[in-house]
Amino acid sequence: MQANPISRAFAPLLCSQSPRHRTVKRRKRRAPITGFIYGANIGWIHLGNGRPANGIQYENKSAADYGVNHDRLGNLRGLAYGANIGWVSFETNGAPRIDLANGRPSGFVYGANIGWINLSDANYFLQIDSIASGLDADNDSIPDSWEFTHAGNLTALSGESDRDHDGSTDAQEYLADTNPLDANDSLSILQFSANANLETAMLTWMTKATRQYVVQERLQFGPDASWANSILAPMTGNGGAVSVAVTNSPLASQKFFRLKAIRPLER
Ligand SMILES: [Ca+2]
Ligand SMILES: [Ca+2]
Ligand SMILES: [Ca+2]
Repeated sequence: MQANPISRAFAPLLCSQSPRHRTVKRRKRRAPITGFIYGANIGWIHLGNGRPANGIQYENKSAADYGVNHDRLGNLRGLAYGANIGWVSFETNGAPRIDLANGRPSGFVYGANIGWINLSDANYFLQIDSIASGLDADNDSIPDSWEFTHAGNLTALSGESDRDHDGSTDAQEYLADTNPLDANDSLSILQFSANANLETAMLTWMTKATRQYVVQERLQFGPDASWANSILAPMTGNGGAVSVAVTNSPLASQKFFRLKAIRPLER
């Protein structure tokens, strides 16, 4: 079976908002994907039911708990199943992944009955427009897989509480992917300075590789003052401290800054 027709056949059925659009529901640092994809020659392929037995990720040790996991860095691993073709493996050799900067998949997946399927064919490709935050059965604005990962249950964390008393609510810690049980881990500006003529400001903070960041600014301090994105382009975290220079444009004698964390391909 050729890779190209398979890729082409998949594309329309991954569309929900626009051509070449796919929604991947989220997700131990992995999260379960759910849903189906379709190929005219191979039929439906099930990616998982979105409800892994351990609440975090599919273990793929039994037919009752199979599916494809996303490690939140773009890598897809696990097993999918098609009634017509059997198991389809998302594994290390094929290195299937999503480029979280542009939503383009790459790599290969493998089925014993169909061989390798190319996810990044030059002519027919998939496009992931967004990644949903994932199942939230207790409706606290925190995906359940993230709660199980950090707390082991759905009761310890909630949208409004600040379990580790670090000033960031549990929901804010999810948005920044910081540890809700570690008061030393939260999104905050660690260092700030401005040069003598106030043309640039320098901000330093700790990043997570699973998040992107924008620096926001405003001229006034108060509940009615709105935040706007600085001219700095969104940047992807690297898991370490990052320092950026923000140009003071338009030039102002006073500015306030804050950081906003963004899930890649969030919606
Ligand atoms: Ca939840
Ligand atoms: Ca907290
Ligand atoms: Ca924390």
